Amino acid sequence: MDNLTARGSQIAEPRRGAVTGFRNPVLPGFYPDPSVCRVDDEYFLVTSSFTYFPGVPIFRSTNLVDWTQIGNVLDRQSQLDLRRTEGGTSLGVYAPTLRHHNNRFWMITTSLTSDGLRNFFVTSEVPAGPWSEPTVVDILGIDPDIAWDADGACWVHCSLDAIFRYQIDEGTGAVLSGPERTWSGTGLQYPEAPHLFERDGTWYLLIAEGGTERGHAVSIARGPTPVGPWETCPHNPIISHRSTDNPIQNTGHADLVEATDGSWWMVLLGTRPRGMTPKYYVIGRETFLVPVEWVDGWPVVGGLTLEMEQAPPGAVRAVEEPVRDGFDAASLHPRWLSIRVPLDDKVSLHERPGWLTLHGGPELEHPEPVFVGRRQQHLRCRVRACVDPGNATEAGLTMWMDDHVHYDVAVVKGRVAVRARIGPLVQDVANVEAPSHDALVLVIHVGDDKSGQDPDIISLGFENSGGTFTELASLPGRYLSTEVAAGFTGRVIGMFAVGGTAAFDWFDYEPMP
Ligand code: 6LW
Repeated sequence: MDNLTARGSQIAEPRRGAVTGFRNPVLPGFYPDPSVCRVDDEYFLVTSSFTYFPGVPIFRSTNLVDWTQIGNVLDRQSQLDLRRTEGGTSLGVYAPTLRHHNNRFWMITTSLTSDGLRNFFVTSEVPAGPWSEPTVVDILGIDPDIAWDADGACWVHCSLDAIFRYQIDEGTGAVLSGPERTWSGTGLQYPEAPHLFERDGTWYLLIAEGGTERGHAVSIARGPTPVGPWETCPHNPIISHRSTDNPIQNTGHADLVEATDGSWWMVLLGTRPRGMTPKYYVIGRETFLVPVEWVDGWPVVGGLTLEMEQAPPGAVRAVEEPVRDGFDAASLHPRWLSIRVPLDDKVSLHERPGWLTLHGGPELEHPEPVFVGRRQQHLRCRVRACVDPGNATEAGLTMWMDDHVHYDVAVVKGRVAVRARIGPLVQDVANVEAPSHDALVLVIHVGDDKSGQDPDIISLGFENSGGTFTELASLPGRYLSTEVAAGFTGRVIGMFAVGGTAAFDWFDYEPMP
């Protein structure tokens, strides 16, 4: 039995370039709702994961710019049961908060299934895990935050139609007081993403408001105690890119951290919409980094751009490199995801050493497809995977937005087919004889739309034995965007098998210039 998650062994640090400054986003691809904390000279960051398993990826950095995934906080079904999230593109794990307190890391989040909403925290002394079993906190709302005052009181804030405050017992999760309605922003819709923290004896309540779309914004208030009274920042929102032509949009859902040199930084979500109005963002809400200065006791956020000049201490620009997974290690890298459920008994790295074997279920549209995928992290990229279809009726690659919206290229009964699913419309757009009956290299290429109408163009096909690309279809990217598919996630590129056993020798992901 294999485990879809791994700790440690195969996790390489990114190679460093010599240029100062840094490039945003610092975590490209579907990594929304970042929460960050520092322990001595290391930073740790988590993001939302919705209906993908394992949940809540956790990253480590020594400079806030180069992040290495060290695991997933929720990596077993006893911590996270997403079986009852079928049909919901935006169910599952909502925004987490990560903190370090009393020599332990604490991660609190919400999981939403058709059985309802559950807030809980897990803890670990070691950020790579294993993390504890969940302690449930019986409160209503999303985006829980956890903070402690000097007396050790444990404060939890969360978002419903306003921001609500509770005091809890950190040992049992029991609610000791609350809900109390607290400061909820400047009156924009959806006050959410609360984070309570203290700086120089003053308490701050940071929130997002305006909704996670183009109107998204971050606002803050301060007070003498964790319960206020609250004074609203005179220059709220402290960041919003609404109604601007900045290529980074939807800026909001932020967290703050003090760097090792005393400088302050904000991590926040943003998107990169492209194409014809109203524009489309396709790889989800991503994590950006921006400097913060304190002026008269208020945070002033610097200019957020794709190319940043000012960098945190120790930052050097990482070189973007292709990543090959040869499936030679004992367990999968933590970047790999399945949909809703762990695939321990359907996926193996041992059955055929050096290959990833997938035991495919009856059909791809099955609520628990046998799918192992990773995020599309670059606006232009090329994915190649070598598949031996074995006795599977279908085995291939899919560019996946959700169960209802995806483009697939697969070996289907000795032929190579491209299929597009856009909501209820399912169309075979190409079907040709496979060039051989042996293993075949399937390709998905994402490039610019020269006409500027679409955010991008997705080409699907295969490689001949000489390595030349045969394109079978070239499809508009807009259908695999958040504006069309809806929801909180972004594109994930998956290997899948249907109706039998297939194996993958390697999977290459190449960022393209
Ligand atoms: C999240 C909320 C938000 O819980 O969107 O953009 C929701 N921010 O804070 C889903 O990520």
